[in-house]
Amino acid sequence: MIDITFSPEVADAKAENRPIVALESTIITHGMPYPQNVETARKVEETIREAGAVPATIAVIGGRIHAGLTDAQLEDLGQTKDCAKLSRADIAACIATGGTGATTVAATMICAHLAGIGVFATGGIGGVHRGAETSFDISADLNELAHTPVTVVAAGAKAILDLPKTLEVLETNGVPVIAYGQDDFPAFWSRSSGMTAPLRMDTAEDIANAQKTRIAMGLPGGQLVANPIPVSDEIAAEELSPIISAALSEAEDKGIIGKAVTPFLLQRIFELTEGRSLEANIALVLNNARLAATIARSLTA
Ligand code: PSU
Ligand code: MN
Repeated sequence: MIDITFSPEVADAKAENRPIVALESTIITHGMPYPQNVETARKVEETIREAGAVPATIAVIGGRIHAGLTDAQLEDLGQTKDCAKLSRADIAACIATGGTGATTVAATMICAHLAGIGVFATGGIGGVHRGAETSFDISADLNELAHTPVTVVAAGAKAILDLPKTLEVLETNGVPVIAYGQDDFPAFWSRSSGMTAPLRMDTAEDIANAQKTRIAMGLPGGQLVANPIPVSDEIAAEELSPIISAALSEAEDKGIIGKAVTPFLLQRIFELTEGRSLEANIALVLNNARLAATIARSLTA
């Protein structure tokens, strides 16, 4: 088994079987600008502690998987330009060559599972991109949810993606998509995508029990919990729609492909909304951290 470097806080929680919530690092390096990325990462960790669990931010540093980062490591990652963005395809190569990189949802699920952590909080997952019928651009996050037994709490998926196709691929791959506390599948900045989610649950306990049941049945794979953004932080879909369209056509004009697509779109939307999208993004991540901590407590209860 591969060695993992645990922070003292995470190592203690593991030894005492206390609840732990994994966190990804690509949201820090590619999802938000500096310094809000590092400030948010710290706030998310604090929110998880206040909710009675221990945060384990995951990254590969100097060829080793870390679960739980020091303040200096967070700050370093947050300031690194062109940091590697690691998914299932490249995480082993990065470790083998002694490299450093931030983990996406897919790579964080892999590391969380290796570290014995069953739940993970983030903002949005990767999905099926618009135009995927010609580009074939489908995030490895969806495949990971089908294979790795970790519950991922997100605020749905961004409208930069094709949401109906994203839900179809998740269904084909047998991934439970659970809206929390409402019928509709949320759409990141907005509470509703206009589509009904395949499943709905109203308590963290039900979500934890569903994961335990999948494991007891020998079903591989995780669950996607789609937690709507708080009402007070929501941005109307109509307001963002032209901005998203502009970012998408810029990406096409510039010939952006592969793993550069999602970071490019996120960056342009931050710029085009003059930071407004970022405030909402921070609020929903904190909201997801609280729910994930409650699920983690039910998982260890
Ligand atoms: N979507 C967001 N914010 C993010 C990401 C996606 O709203 O920060 C990041 C996550 O790390 C996710 C990754 O796992 O982008 C997906 O990248 P890709 O589409 O290249 O698979
Ligand atoms: Mn992609």
